[in-house]
Amino acid sequence: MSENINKINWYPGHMAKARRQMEEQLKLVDIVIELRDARIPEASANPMLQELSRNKPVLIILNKADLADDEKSLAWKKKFEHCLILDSANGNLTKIVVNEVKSILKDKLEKAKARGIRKKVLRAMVVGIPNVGKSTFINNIVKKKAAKAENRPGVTKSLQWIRINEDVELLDTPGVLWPKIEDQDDARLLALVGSINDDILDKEDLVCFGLERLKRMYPGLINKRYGVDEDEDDLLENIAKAKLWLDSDDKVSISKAVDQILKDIRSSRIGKVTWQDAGE
Ligand SMILES: Nc1nc2c(ncn2[C@@H]2O[C@H](COP(=O)(O)OP(=O)(O)O)[C@@H](O)[C@H]2O)c(=O)[nH]1
Ligand SMILES: [Mg+2]
Repeated sequence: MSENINKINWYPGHMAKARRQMEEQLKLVDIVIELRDARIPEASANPMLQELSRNKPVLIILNKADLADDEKSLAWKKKFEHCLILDSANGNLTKIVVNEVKSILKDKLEKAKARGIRKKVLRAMVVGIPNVGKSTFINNIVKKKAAKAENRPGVTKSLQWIRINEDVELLDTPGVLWPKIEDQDDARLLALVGSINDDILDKEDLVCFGLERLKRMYPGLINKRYGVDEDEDDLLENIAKAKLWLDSDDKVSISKAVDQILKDIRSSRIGKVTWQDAGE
């Protein structure tokens, strides 16, 4: 299934099938590893996951933490029962993830041992919205040394389990779910970090939304980055002027400013920003 939500027709039949498939797969695992974007911990959640995973423990990964606000990541971590703050694109995460999974499932391991099962292999599945880093995360913790486990009787042929180490194995394909888009702000936050394509939104509107939020949450950041007074009107135009972003007629180019600022935001060149607060 394509993960690019803007390239496929996400008609109900498609969704129902994906949902059913994920529900079946979730039955087979001991723990769900839910990836969220550390820059938008709430808007990158999966609205259906809680219902689909029933009572399975969920380990939340605040991924792309290298692009997010470190202090806010820690505040968010406290809100979740099980959570790791990670950057899947760098370092070797196998040990930290395996240890966390084992620690969360300690009781289950002990019960298995008491029943005489000497070596219980824990099964996990990665889920998350498109572009949150699922493939990057799986590649990171699996590495090349991991061999694919063979299919077992009673399990659909297409399901492949990858052995991470002697204790944990992972479903090789992640579950993809539609993000929570309850209102325009959710959609804008997802577009700001590049989780959904911005062609469903007005880009200038999107950047203005971003700048407003930056002014509120990170006063001084826009001034530092673009050298403008961020409390003046016509902020976008002033930034374009200050940065000499011009069109071919040497006129100040708002569309260049929009594209450039979006790029700065998505790459975190603007600064390590988390767009949603954990609250109390
Ligand atoms: N900076 C940063 N980029 C990441 C991280 N994890 C994934 N990415 C990037 O995010 C993009 C989407 O990652 P991918 O694994 O394809 O996402 P998927 O759609 O969930 O499988 C890729 O360009 C990755 O290189 C991370 O922790 N930090
Ligand atoms: Mg992928």
